[in-house]
Amino acid sequence: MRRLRVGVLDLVTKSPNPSLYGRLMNANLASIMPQVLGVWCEQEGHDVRLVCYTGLEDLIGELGTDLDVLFIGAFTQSAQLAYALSNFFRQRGVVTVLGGPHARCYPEDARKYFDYVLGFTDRAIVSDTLRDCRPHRPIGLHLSAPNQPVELPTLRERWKFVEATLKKAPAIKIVPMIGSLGCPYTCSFCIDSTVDYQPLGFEQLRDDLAFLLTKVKRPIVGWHDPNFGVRFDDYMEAVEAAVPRGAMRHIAESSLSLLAEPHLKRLRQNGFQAILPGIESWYDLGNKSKTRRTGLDKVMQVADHVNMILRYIPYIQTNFVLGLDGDMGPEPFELTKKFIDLAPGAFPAYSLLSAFGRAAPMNLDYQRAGRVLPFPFHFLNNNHAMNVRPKNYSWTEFYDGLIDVTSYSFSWRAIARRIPATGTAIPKWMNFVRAVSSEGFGRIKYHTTIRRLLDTDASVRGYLEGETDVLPEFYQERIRRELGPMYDHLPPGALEHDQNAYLQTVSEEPELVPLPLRSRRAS
Ligand code: B12
Ligand code: SF4
Repeated sequence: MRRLRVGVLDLVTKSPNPSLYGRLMNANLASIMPQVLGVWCEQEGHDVRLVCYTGLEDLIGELGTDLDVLFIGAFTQSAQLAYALSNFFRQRGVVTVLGGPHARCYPEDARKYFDYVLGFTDRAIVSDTLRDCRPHRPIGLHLSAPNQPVELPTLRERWKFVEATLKKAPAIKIVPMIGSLGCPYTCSFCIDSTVDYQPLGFEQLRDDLAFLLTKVKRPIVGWHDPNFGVRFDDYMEAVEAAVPRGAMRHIAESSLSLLAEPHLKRLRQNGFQAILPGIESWYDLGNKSKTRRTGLDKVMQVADHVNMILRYIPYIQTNFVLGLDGDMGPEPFELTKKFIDLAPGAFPAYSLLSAFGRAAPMNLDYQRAGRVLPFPFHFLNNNHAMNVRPKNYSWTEFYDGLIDVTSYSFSWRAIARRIPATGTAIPKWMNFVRAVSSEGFGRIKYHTTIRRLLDTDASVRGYLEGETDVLPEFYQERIRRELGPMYDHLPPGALEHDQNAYLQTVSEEPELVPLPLRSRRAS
């Protein structure tokens, strides 16, 4: 086949002009799959231009409009930007392909704006797409491999893409790595709750780490495993075989149940600097924290555990989901404040309950109950909107609790207490910058605005109550401002989506099993 000019775009952010924290960190949030795509496309004999969009680049200038095909990797929060870009490039004769979390969660919507929408993506799917490579309009092809790929290219093969991306990180530079896909746990809100756990080769992992040491002095590795350390001993043996003690630092998302003291000792020996466990709720989802306790009992137990972790690992971010159905009344918020007091060194990250399309089986229940709101994708990043009406709270009660707990967590008192409770300089600095930047102060301000609008703007109240689908001006204006010039390239209808599409496809075709392009066309 002819040699194609392939563009690969990794949308790390949804709009230009990132915050201070974004300027420092966005390049460190790059995804692995766009780099993998780059390698696979080159191995298929094509020319690749990869751009990681951190909010500062001239996207169209860097990609060029002379492409044959453009792959875009997008989270749902970047979907509207991705749709606008796809429209822009399709009008110039480029075939477009969407992959990543948005494509997995909302394929039926994305097909309206892309020629191909890819779910699980392995080399065969990429190869099929490149061979077919032609416009599919008005409805694109939805393709998916039957399972997650069994192998990914080595770090050596990805390196030129990693290096180019890390040049954009001005201070801290984090190399993205992955050792497993899927997860053995079944947290009902999670995209991997139904995806089998599958380690990638530990031998390759060892070689990748050894290779990295030849490229960067004391590198920092960011593990993208959905749940790092499920095969704990195998991971540690791979690290210990490849890396002399003290020569590498690591960051990983792991569940508390995997972070018992013997594991922590070994993690410390091997240079783990930051760990991000999910606590989620004091009344729900106890399986992740390995506790059957709830309420204050759980707070005390988890706070002890977190303080113990901090004796071994300098930085810990504890993840919470607010608004779950198991929560009611002021108590969940009060308990989180208690936790902030008892574990002052932990950086709390709050996510608003979000139903990302077909990400998780639990979303079907929300859709059946008519509780999912049609918020434009642009707001679906766990913070800028909660697209599930809470079961046990009115919106004003919920936002009062949310503002209270966020203000408490990022009060000057809590910020000050976090400093001595963390041991080393970089964690102290990170906690401070995150608190005073968009994540702490920025969110207090944003949530306070929404709370005020609930009282003063009937269109916002009506939209959140599900009484109208007309998007309030506040949100419309925000998308216009945040997309900047790309707003004008949004195709008609691209701001709306059917929030119950998952339920409808399930009732129409009880088994939506991906089929092949020749053998794998999904729908
Ligand atoms: C690691 C991770 C992160 C890391 C790294 C992010 C990154 N750039 O990849 C960090 C911590 C930075 C992060 C941040 C966020 N994350 Co996150 N994250 C994950 C996690 C745990 C694993 C994802 C992963 O890398 N898996 C390994 C890859 C290889 O597998 P995969 O994602 O299934 O991808 C397959 C296909 O989708 C496809 N594919 C993937 N990308 C691409 C790209 C192209 C071009 C193509 C063709 C195919 C393709 O190929 C893969 C192989 O089949 C998932 C949860 C989970 N359990 O999956 C959440 C998850 C992806 N994150 C989520 C969210 C919401 C966020 C944040 C918005 C949180 C926040 N408020 O800040 C940010 C957004 C960051 C951004 N770039 O926009 C949601 C996404 C939901 C959605 N539809 O958008 C998830 C699903 C968690 C959830 N809530 O259920 N995250
Ligand atoms: S432990 Fe994490 S990755 Fe695994 S199912 Fe639960 S939320 Fe998802």
